Amino acid sequence: MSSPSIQWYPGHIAKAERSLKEQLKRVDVVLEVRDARIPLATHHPEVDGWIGEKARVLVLNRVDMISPEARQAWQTWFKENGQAAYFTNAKQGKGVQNLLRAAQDAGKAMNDRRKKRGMKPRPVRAVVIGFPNVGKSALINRLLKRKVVASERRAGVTRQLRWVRISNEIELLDAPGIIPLKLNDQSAALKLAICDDIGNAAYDTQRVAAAFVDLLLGLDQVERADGGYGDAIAARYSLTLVSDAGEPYTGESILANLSARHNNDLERAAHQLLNDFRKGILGNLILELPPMESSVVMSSTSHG
Ligand SMILES: Nc1nc2c(ncn2[C@@H]2O[C@H](COP(=O)(O)OP(=O)(O)OP(=O)(O)O)[C@@H](O)[C@H]2O)c(=O)[nH]1
Ligand SMILES: [Mg+2]
Repeated sequence: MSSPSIQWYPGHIAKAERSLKEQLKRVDVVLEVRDARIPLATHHPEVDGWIGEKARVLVLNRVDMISPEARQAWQTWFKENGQAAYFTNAKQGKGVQNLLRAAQDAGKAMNDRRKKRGMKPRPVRAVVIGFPNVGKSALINRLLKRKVVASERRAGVTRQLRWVRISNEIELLDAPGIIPLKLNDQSAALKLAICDDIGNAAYDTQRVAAAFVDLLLGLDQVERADGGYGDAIAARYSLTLVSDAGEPYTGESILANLSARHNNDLERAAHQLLNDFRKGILGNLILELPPMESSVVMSSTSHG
């Protein structure tokens, strides 16, 4: 099946990227927020260049949507790669105080320098950057314990950069989600679509839903800790994964089987599948495993 390429780059993002680069000059610390279900697909290739010599804090948000084993595996993998990952649930506020402390600590060097020059300390200035819909604004609201910036279940909610004073120690800049102009890696683009991290005008829901099932069935081939993904689908929808003749079904045929319950409405079945995943109804399914060397870690932390 050849699918049209998934591309999404709404006008406000180009503008936001320019203002963001401008604002970065004033920033001491960059909080790079990624989606814990797809930590690699939500890494912006240009972020390293933008951050430059500034202090960086890596945040893997939506930790409530992945299993403890997956969290451990990613933590280990990032550590092996020289990065401490802070896991947060910006919806409930889990992990956000640790993150705040890390951001303040990372900005300390700035005030030390000021002190040496006889200047008064000022609040650390930090920015949250990351792909759309990963939970940047939700993090800011949680840190302030009230809703100061818009945070909604769709990509592209924040349109303008906005400074928010969290305390006398720290100010945070909420920025619109940024995404590369061209999504060259289409398997990553597919994951962004599945996770609702790009606008739904960018893709065909039925194709993405079928590809989502194929992706899960593919992940089942890999040794992992958190149970069969295919089984999660089969159990949730009382479906079988193989035909009577013993042939394994594909994502497309599973979607067709599911649509039989909706008057053969494939679009509705596709929406149901994706929505169930996005709401966590299918369980804590990660769509990305740490690259090879750490799959060992996954199975060794298995609870069987
Ligand atoms: N389950 C869960 N939901 C979250 C979490 N963080 C954010 N959300 C939800 O995800 C949706 C998107 O959050 P936003 O804060 O708007 O995301 P954003 O990164 O600011 O998005 P843009 O402004 O569009 O770039 C909202 O419905 C949040 O409630 C989390 O850790 N867990
Ligand atoms: Mg936002």
